[in-house]
Amino acid sequence: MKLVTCGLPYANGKAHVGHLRTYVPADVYVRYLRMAGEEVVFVCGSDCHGTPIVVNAEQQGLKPKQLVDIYHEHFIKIFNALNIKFDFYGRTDSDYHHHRTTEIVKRLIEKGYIYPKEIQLAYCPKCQRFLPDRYVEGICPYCGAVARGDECDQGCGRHLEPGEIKEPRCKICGSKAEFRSQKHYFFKLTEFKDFLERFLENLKGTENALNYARNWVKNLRDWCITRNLEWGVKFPGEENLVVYVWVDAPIGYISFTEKACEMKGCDWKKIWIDGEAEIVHFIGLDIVYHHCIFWPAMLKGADYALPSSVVASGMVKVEGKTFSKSRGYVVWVEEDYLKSGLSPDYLRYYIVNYTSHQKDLNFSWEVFKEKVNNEVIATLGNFLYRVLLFAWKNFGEVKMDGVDEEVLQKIKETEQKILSALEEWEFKMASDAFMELATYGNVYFQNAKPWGLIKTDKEAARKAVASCLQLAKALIIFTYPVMPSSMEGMAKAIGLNLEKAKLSDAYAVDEVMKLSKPEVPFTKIEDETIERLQKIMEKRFKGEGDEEKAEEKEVISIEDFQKLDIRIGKVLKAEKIKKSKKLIKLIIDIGGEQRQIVSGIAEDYTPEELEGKLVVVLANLKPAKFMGVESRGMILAAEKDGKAVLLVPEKEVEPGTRVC
Ligand code: B3M
Ligand code: ZN
Repeated sequence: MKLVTCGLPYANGKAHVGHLRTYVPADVYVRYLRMAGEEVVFVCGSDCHGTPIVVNAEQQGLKPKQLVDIYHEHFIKIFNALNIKFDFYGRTDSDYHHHRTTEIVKRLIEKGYIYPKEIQLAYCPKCQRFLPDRYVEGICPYCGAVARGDECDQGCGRHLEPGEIKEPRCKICGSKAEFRSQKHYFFKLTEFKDFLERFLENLKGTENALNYARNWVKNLRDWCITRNLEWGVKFPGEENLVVYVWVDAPIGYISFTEKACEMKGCDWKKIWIDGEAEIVHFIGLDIVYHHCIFWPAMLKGADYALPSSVVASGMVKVEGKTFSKSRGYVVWVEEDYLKSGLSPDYLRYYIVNYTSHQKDLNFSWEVFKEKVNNEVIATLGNFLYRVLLFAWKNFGEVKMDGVDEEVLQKIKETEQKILSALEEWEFKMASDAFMELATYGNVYFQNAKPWGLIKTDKEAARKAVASCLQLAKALIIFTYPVMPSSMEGMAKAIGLNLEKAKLSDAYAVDEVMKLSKPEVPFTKIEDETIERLQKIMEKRFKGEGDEEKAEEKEVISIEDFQKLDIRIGKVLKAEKIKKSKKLIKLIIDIGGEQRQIVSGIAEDYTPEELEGKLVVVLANLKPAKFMGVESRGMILAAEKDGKAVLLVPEKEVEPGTRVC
């Protein structure tokens, strides 16, 4: 049995493509393992504590819990939309998580691994409080870069202990902080040096993580594990202290496993106490220290089972630039990607296939378009659709005896490539393997020419088609973990139940294959879509258009405003666009003209609700295509809680009436 976990996202901001670099490959890995017959528990959850959340909530006038509620729901929505399916997705501000954290901390105290010590801490005389972690900014004592209280995030990347930062300033009021003495609690990390050295020798995972960790273990210091905060897991016996977020967050892996096992009917103790499962942590490269040093020492000290692998993904760049939210080098999963109506499968494929898991991934809209159009659509989609359509049209059902041995051999080789790629955490290799099989399939179909054979030798044509169908089935199975939603559609055409399918079914030859009409598996990405997204990026790079700065839009003249042709329109017809959750096609009477407009409101309004409604239309917007459907104009709406709310005239007016 395996337990697979993903680093917990802070419930503190929206999901971006950088997040997916961990979650998508982990989900792909779990899906492949299950199809290879392994029993897997897959957990994650929101990291709800820590100063980033408290500071952010304070700045927005919210309670930490209110802020966390918003982003916890956001992440659940994003994971669903991308088909990342955890057995349990929890949150660290829950009772069960606090309970498990307290139990572990108490055990470490009992076993003598925790001791109190007076230390000098940054204190803001103006705000009259101690400044934990991100409440303070200053200079890194190691490299001189500007650093946060607990991390030199822009310089050498080191974890900083409380009191270490030089020239501290209060993040809230900007005042110069002073140092004051206070009692805190420390974990005896230094006692675990020998243990950690041995542990790291045997730890599996990606080289990037292991190399860093083996280097760091040479220089350990005891670790301050308490903070002056109200929000968090209380340190036993100290009302004014909570445990450091990096103590409780990884314990989420345990508390969420408890919950997942409750639901699945397995025993969490077998995993976390008896060590009967392999524990695999998927994380980002920036949190290797916490997972390879702090975490195993804590587990060891509290007599819990240890992880067997730590898999760290490389970092993410956006259009060649180092990822940075503040500088605008970011792609938001919801508003940039999903709202454009793009298939979740395309993004899953890009993330997995762009490069090796350990290397930096560059997200570029141009490359994205090319990979999708040339590989996913022209290679894989083309083969599947051509074969399934031909077989359905000409045969309906196909006796499968006589499948070419070479074809079966190729399929087995592909399975082998996928399995060994998984062993090496090389998800690109796995996805390259099925793409190669698709290329082979295209050549096979082209050479066999069943469309010619069928006129002269129907039996020979049947055999060629049977071999191609076997390849199609194998491709659907091998591709499913990476592109689950598109492959579900394809599986229907050959009557395959993917929920139950195993990798080995790829070369099991059925007696007959009963076919139904295949759907077109993929929609091409239009240049217009990519150009629009590139423009959004450019604006953001320049610091325009960022939604946080929405209020700061430039002042325009009345002439500028009058360039907009805004009119009242009446919805005559509304129809959902197939294959898209969000898009709806509207035919709108805008006064003497019927306009086709595509709008992203299908999740918020039904076609019935829309038909007959008066709406506000921007009529002279440059035409664009969404999922291949032309849109000439835009209907105006406001946003509330992530949902669209249409603007409507307050009294009945004629369609075509100008809005000014
Ligand atoms: N919440 C997010 C990060 O630093 C942090 C991960 C916790 S994993 C136990 O990437
Ligand atoms: Zn530094």
